[in-house]
Amino acid sequence: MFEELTNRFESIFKKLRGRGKLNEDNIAEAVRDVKRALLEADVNYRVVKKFSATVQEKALGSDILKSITPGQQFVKVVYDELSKLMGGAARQIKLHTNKLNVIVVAGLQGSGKTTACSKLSLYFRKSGHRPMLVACDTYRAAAIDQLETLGKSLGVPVYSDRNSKPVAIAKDAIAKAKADDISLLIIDTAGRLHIDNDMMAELKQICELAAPEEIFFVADAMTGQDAVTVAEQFHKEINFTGVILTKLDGDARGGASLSILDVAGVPVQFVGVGEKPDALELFHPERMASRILGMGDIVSLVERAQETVDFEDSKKLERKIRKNIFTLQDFLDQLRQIKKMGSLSDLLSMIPGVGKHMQDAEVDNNALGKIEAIICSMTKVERDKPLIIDGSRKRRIATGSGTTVQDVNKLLKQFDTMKTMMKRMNKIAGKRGQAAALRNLSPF
Ligand SMILES: Nc1nc2c(ncn2[C@@H]2O[C@H](COP(=O)(O)OP(=O)(O)OP(=O)(O)O)[C@@H](O)[C@H]2O)c(=O)[nH]1
Ligand SMILES: [Mg+2]
Repeated sequence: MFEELTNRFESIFKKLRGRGKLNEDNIAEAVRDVKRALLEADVNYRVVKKFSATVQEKALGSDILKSITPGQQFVKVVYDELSKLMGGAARQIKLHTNKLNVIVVAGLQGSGKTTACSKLSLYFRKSGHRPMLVACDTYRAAAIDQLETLGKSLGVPVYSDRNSKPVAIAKDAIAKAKADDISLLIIDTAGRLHIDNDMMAELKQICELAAPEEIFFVADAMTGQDAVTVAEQFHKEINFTGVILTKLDGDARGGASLSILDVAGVPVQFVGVGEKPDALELFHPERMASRILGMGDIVSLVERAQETVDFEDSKKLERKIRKNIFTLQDFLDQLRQIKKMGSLSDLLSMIPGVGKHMQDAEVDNNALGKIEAIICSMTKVERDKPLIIDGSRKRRIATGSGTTVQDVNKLLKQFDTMKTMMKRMNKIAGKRGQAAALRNLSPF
């Protein structure tokens, strides 16, 4: 997501830093470059025009020219404007805790509504809600089956009625939810190829009846500016509360996420970054701006780690590292936790300054799989005491994991280096305390 734009920004800023002193001319040139980069990322033309005028005005109006770090000051102006453009701080969704909440999901055909419904059910279940999905798309033959299958795989109840009409289904679902102590109804609606009057009328009826806390408009990021135009039209009709921008994991240039708020007047609330039910992220404009500008997104990285890493496990691990009894099995467990957090390149892009370098080095997401295979081919004793792994054991492990003896050697060497580092860290920690040791090793 946004790799191209991030690359462009990095080179614009680099050029600017190389200037030493800034003047009106080279600020104007940098603003022109920013404008071009945004247009190429498929950001709406009107939005780009307004954005670059503001950046230019702020850059010239501020003390940038006199500043000792003009390049950085310019980045700050772009960052501030970019996060403002996408909505500033993330909008928190407030749902009731003592009564039934309803979310209606709407959008064009194939935009990802049904998938988004299942993702939302999982998202809100994590925060303690008891969700139920409602199949109000009675037009496409397989739509109800699709939602039922998704619900079954997640263990989320699905309300459907193959002999009824959408508005009546929504009404019955509300009654059922109240009886079943459900706290959140997520209504999946039918998609059409274009906005048409019948669809809007039905959607409006569902919304009037259900009085939803949130109406999410699902837009496919791959359709670029079309998504923005449709969002604008939809909003005039149904006044939705937020946008779910899907398929940002694909080839989409991402411009839609920068334009929707300005054009349609409603912020992006969530982004879909994959087909799986957990591939939904709350949209944080500030963090996204930081990522786009190549400044990383440490906050999201830490949050993701907190979500996936078990606190007790990490305590146990810390004890093992301190006692220097960290084994290959522990290493494997760690790898599996990292894998749960997402793809390696995605994680690296969140670390400030790493994204670009890693892109050049081509991160191999399969590398983790290879290491996993090698360790899985070892016996328990070998995992605990890698020193016993001699030539013939190495050959057996390589064959078992479909790798080579060199691969096994490389892993053993890496593990050895890691243990040495840990030992060194323990020593420093012994002398100066753990916090000081960590600071010492931190690249920041
Ligand atoms: N890569 C990727 N694919 C997605 C994402 N969201 C949805 N999809 C895929 O897009 C396709 C359409 O998704 P659906 O959820 O069925 O879309 P819909 O809007 O309900 O479609 P209709 O009910 O036919 O209008 C499916 O193949 C999904 O797996 C996403 O964030 N990333
Ligand atoms: Mg659907």
